[in-house]
Amino acid sequence: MSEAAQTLDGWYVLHDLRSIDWEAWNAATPSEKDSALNDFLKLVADWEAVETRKEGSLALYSVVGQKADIIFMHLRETLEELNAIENAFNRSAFGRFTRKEYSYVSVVELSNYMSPPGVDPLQVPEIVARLKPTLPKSNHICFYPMNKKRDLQDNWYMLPMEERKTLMRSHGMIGRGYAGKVKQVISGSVGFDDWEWGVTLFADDALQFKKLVYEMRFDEVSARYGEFGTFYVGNLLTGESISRLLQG
Ligand code: 76R
Repeated sequence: MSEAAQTLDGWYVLHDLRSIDWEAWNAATPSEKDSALNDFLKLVADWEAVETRKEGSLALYSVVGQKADIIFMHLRETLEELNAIENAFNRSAFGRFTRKEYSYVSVVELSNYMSPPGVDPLQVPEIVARLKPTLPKSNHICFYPMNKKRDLQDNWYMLPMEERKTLMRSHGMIGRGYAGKVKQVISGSVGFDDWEWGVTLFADDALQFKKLVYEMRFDEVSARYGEFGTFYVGNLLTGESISRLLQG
């Protein structure tokens, strides 16, 4: 049996994708709309306060295309808190105007492929910070789930540790070329959801997502072993742009 990579696990993650029931929204009275919008802004303010206290984090983006209208990415210490968040949204006056499109449950993950031997990663402040990150407020988000292949010929999980380390080094070097342009959060979801990882990327220039993901396609880890789910790309939502999204 090959040696499993050791993972460091941080905050739990819920990607919650909703679409707006535009028919219901357009039929609502101005006062119903006002109270729904205020309820929504109040929830966002509560979540931002949690982020300020460093007890979690939120990324809130509108989704471009017809797969959904809004993506929430919530980070919390426990799954109970994530569950409470989605239920509070469902109960809210705005929640009633939305439909559930997709969700993804995972936990922020760092693996030991690149870690230098003899160093306790939990003593390195940068590593600890990456496990419980305040999500960037970049202009754009890109989210997709992925697997590593388990075919007879190409089985990531049967490769020896040393070989996986070599492959991951090459993967990491490509990633580093995007330092300052793309920020990535890898979250593990084996045992939690239908794919093995959630990949969430943040960038001010959306084109950098395409360049990074494309470049990685030529790297063996992705070219040979990567399997990908649906891609979602979106634009940052702020209090002002939430109002614009709903009221025009
Ligand atoms: O954590 C680190 O920064 C160390 C190096 C590193 C690891 C261990 C790293 C770097 N990644 C790691 C693990 Mn990654 N990553 C992806 C995708 O679309 C695709 O082809 C793949 C989706 C992207 C875009 C990306 C970006 N990475 C992982 C894992 C877990 C693997 C496992 O355990 O088997 C997955 C699934 C994954 C996927 N990666 C980087 C990036 C970027 C931009 C970096 C550089 C980070 C930096 O140095 O700033």
